[in-house]
Amino acid sequence: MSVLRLILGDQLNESISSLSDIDPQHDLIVMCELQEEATYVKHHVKKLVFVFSAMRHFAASLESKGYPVRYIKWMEHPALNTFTEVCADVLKSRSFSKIVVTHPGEYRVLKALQVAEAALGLPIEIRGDDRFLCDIEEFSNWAQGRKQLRMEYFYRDMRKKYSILITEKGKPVGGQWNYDADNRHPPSDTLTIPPPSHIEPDDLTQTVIELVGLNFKAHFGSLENFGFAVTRQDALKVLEQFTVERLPCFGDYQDAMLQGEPWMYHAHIGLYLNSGLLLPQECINAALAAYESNQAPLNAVEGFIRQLLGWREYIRGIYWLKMPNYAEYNFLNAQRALPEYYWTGNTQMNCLKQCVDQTAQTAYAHHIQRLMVLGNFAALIDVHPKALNEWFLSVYVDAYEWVELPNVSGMVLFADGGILASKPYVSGGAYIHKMSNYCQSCHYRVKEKNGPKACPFNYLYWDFLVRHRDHLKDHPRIAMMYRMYERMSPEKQQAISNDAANFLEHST
Ligand code: DLZ
Ligand code: SF4
Repeated sequence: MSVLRLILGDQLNESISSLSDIDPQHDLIVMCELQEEATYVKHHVKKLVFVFSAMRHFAASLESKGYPVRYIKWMEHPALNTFTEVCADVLKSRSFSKIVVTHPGEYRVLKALQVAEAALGLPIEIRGDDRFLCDIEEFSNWAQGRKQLRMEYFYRDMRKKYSILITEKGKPVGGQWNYDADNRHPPSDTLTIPPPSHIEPDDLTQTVIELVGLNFKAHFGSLENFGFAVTRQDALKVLEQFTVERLPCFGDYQDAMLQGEPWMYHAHIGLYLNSGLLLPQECINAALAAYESNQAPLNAVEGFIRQLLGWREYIRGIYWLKMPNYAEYNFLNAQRALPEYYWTGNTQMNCLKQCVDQTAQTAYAHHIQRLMVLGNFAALIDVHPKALNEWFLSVYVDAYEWVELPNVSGMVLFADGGILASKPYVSGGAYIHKMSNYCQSCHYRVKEKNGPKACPFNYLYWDFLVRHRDHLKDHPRIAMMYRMYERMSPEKQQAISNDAANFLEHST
């Protein structure tokens, strides 16, 4: 009998497991633009355009290959707001033996589908998502019995498993597993950064831009200059352009930030990987090919592959290992609301202003902007994990909960108490100064530690440590900072406390 094959908005690849045994004569593919998915956070408007347009293009390409697709456009049936309601509606006019769907990326959706089975009175077969290189069970086996779940060891196992950058003797190519020490060059004003790829919107995308402009006025961000790829073909072009133009410098300038240069040497393919337009293995292969043909150095290629084969897979593994509890963690008991300037950019802290403004324009920021500026500052002022997670999930075009939550609660906020990171990723202004030119045009002075002109990151850093002493003092990698604090004069300690209290009262 026929099978209803449900494809979610981040499963846009023909090789998806839910289609593997499709019978085009009898089965039906269902895709839908949904109120619930589009508004469970206030997604950036460019993210909405990307998802809807990529879904529409994918559906059209399936249809052109002879697959039967029932595609429900935004508000075509206003009463159908969830995946379950859509399936129930389809079942009214046709009968199916089962529903097949690939494992959703978010826990919320998995639970909804599990409940739907009883409500719909039809078996729902949830298949593994084999776009990932480590499946959920394999990660859980890896984690079993380990005291610490450090990414570095997981990554080495993945390198060996897939024999990537491994010599015939089983050693890492070049002698080291990790070339991060080479990957922290500060930016120089003389860098020539290639222009980003820009795919001109076709008629279909133009229609979606108008739809989003009309219907999502309360959402964050600018619709201007939409240039993301929305088809697999164009995403492959972006990948190709990255490996030729940016990958050679990707490693060296991975942490660098320059005002007015949102794209730097990063790949900007996270949105394509996370929605299915690109597959991780083909991106890894593209980087390996560049290395083998001497077009990109090892530190760049290894650094890029570590993001995909290591970090991305590890983050997903942690998500499914620890959900639903992970979303509730708040180890440091952080309670502050997110300051309004995360939405408006209206702050005199230039680093934050630049990163927020750029995010509003592009729905993108690279990992150091997210971690060292936007994340670091939120951690320093104790933003509640729920508030910061909601922000990151809303504003970035590549963000889905499985990838966003562990990065934010684990890496940025230390809300999980150390499951993912070995210590909180907080710092004063010095690293931002070293890695960017933001401080040059800031109202504050990065070299000043106290007083009205001092960089707020500087005193907030010490105040954070003092505030969380009970939770952090025994941590071996932080103990040294507490010793430094103890050596400060009482006047200096008081100045830190006063500046921080004053800032937190008036500027958050
Ligand atoms: C992110 C997103 C958005 C904005 N809209 C839709 C949608 O209308 N229909 C859909 O199927 N998927 C959408 N998505 C992606 C889903 O939220 C994503 O599939 C789940 O969050 C992952 O489980
Ligand atoms: Fe940011 Fe401080 Fe530098 Fe200003 S001085 S840009 S607030 S790090």
